Formats: sequence, C-alpha cells, structure tokens
Amino acid sequence: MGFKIAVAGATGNVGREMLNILSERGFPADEVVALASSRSQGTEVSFGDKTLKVQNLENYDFSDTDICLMSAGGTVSQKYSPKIGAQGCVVIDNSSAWRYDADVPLIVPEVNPDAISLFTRKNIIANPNCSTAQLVVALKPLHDRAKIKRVVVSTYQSVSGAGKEGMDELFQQTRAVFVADPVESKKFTKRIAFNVIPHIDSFMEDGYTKEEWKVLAETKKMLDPKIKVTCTAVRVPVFIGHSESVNIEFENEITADEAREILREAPGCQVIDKHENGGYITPYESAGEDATYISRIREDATVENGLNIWVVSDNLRKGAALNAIQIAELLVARGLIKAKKQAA
Ligand code: A2P
Ligand code: 11C
Repeated sequence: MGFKIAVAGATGNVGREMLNILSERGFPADEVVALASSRSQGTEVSFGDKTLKVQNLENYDFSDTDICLMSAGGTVSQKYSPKIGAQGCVVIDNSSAWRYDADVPLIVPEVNPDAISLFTRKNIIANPNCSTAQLVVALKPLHDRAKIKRVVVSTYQSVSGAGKEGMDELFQQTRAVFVADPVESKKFTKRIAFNVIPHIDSFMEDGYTKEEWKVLAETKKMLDPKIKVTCTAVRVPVFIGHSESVNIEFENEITADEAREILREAPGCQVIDKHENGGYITPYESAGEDATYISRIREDATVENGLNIWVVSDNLRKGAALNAIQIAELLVARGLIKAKKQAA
C-alpha cells in the first residue's frame, strides 16, 4: 500500500511542478489530492496523464493523508501547517514560515539529510529558499574538502520565483514594450522587462533585503554556522532559472582543477565548464532540469585560497518542488513514515 499525498497550492507555479515531479519520479503514492484556495475549487490540474479536481484547503480533512507538500505562501502555511501536523500528516513546507524555527528541520537531502529526524517535534519540515538550495548543493562538497570561511553571493533570480503573477508581469510588460502600450508594474517595484531590479522581498533595518538575509541564515543552518555569508539579490527578466555568481574563501588550499573534479562527483551537481564560447550554463538551459549546474570555476588570486564559481538551477525544481519531493523520498527511504492506510 502506498502513501496519500496532498499538494497544497496545487494551482501555483511550484504546486504544479510538485505534481509533475511526483508523477515523473514515480513516488509511491496511492492517491494524490490537489488543494488550493476557494477561488480554484473545482478547477482541474494535470497529474501525469490524469487530471485532478482542485479541492479547498480550508475544509480539507488530513486525518488519512500521510504527507502534505505545501506551497501556498507563508501566511497560509503559518495558519494551516500546525493543524495538519497535529492530524499526523507530515508537512513539507516551501515557504519561509518555519525555516528558522529550531524545532523544524530545514533540509537539502544532498547537504544535511541527518537533520531530518527532528521533524517529529512539529511534523513540519522546511524546504529552503530557492537561491539557498542551489547554493548549498554546490558549496557542501567544497566545504567538506577545504573548509569554507566566507562566501560572497550575487544572485540573478528569475521572475518565476515571485509566483505566477511575476511571470505574467514579465510577459505583459515585454508585450507592452513591443506594441508601444504603457508598461504597468504591479508585482515588481519597477519595470522588469528589459531591466534588472536589485530588490527581492522586503527591506530590513540594516538595508539588506529579507531574500539576502535568508541566503545567509539558511546556509548557516544547513551547512555550517561558522561560515560568513553576504549576499546581493537581484531580479532579472528571465522566466525560469536562478543564477548566482559566488566568491568563496577557504581555510585550506584548493585549486580550480580540484574543485572541478570534486563537483563533478558531487550529488546533485553537474559541471559544465569549458573555456570556450558557450562552454557554460545559462538559466534558460536549466529550466526543466534537476541538476545544480556549475560553470566558470576559477581561482581568485586576490585572496588566499579563493575561488569564483557560477551556479545555475531551475528555481521551481531544485529550488522548490524537486527538493520537497526529495525530502519526502528521504522520509520513505529512512523508514521515518508509514502509510496510514497500511498501518490501519
Ligand atoms: P489559488 O490559485 O486558488 O489562489 P503562486 O506562488 O504561483 O502564486 O501560487 C500560490 C498558490 O497558493 C496557488 O495555488 C494558490 O491558490 C495557493 N493559495 C493562495 N492563497 C491560498 C489560501 N488562502 N488557501 C489555499 N491556497 C492558497
Ligand atoms: C524569489 N527566492 O525568487 C524567492 C522565492 O522564501 O521561499 C522564494 C521565497 C522563499 O522571489
């Protein structure tokens, strides 16, 4: 007997990708249900070669559901996840609502799988921010080899990170520019078409944005609290795929060639690093793929033991839906969850 899985936020960018990935990877589910707000109740979403009727999260009973993959935003998660967890259903939450809670594990299976055992405290497991997920997949094997001291990250984040409204806004604005209509900005603070915006999420007192803070807080929680991290997060007019320019300072010596070899063998990583035109990855090519791609691996001669790398991944997959499903797979593989119907 397999598991009963609910996808909450099933009509959104990440929720739809969760359904695709559950089907693609043949997750051992007997039943999958799609949940969203009352606005979407009765509409249909695709699940493999089937369609699922969307049900209303508000009045859904989770008592016979094993895992809820939640991607309906932080406010919704704060309201529903504790209730769902209390019904014995494990929530794997894609929002930032629970990531910094000491009783909630924040997991990237390639990085800190052992931390998952903490989930029984609240029956909630947090999925990291998309920019952090791909970053730690690339940093972990390098940290294991040469101990990272400091990381400077500049992100180039696609509009799908801001949900389906973000994608619609880039599309509408691009169209408006071509037909000479007025360009309207609703989701983003400035025009995103043919532009870049150095602002993601809200501003904090120190002048950094919440997105920038998340990258450092989450890297410390998952990889090593001693690593110093600083970040500048930028929105770019790309539909899918976040890119990152990453400068890393290590405690111990590591050459670019060594780093390339380590990353070639590392789980979840794919190195594309030829020193020729087009010998690197761009976000457009990462869309729809599972890997965290690493290109442009170079030594930074301005510091002792420094490297520069370029990291790209599909933010809706490794940055969100894929990682959440890998967490569910980890629960199953470690025997940490039993199907309720089987147990009955
Ligand atoms: P709905 O389409 O019914 O609004 P995205 O991040 O791509 O914008 O998607 C957000 C997802 O979260 C959508 O599936 C959306 O459903 C869902 N959602 C938003 N608010 C609620 C809510 N109050 N209850 C349940 N689902 C919600
Ligand atoms: C973005 N990284 O690209 C954000 C989206 O904390 O899960 C994900 C926000 C989060 O806008």
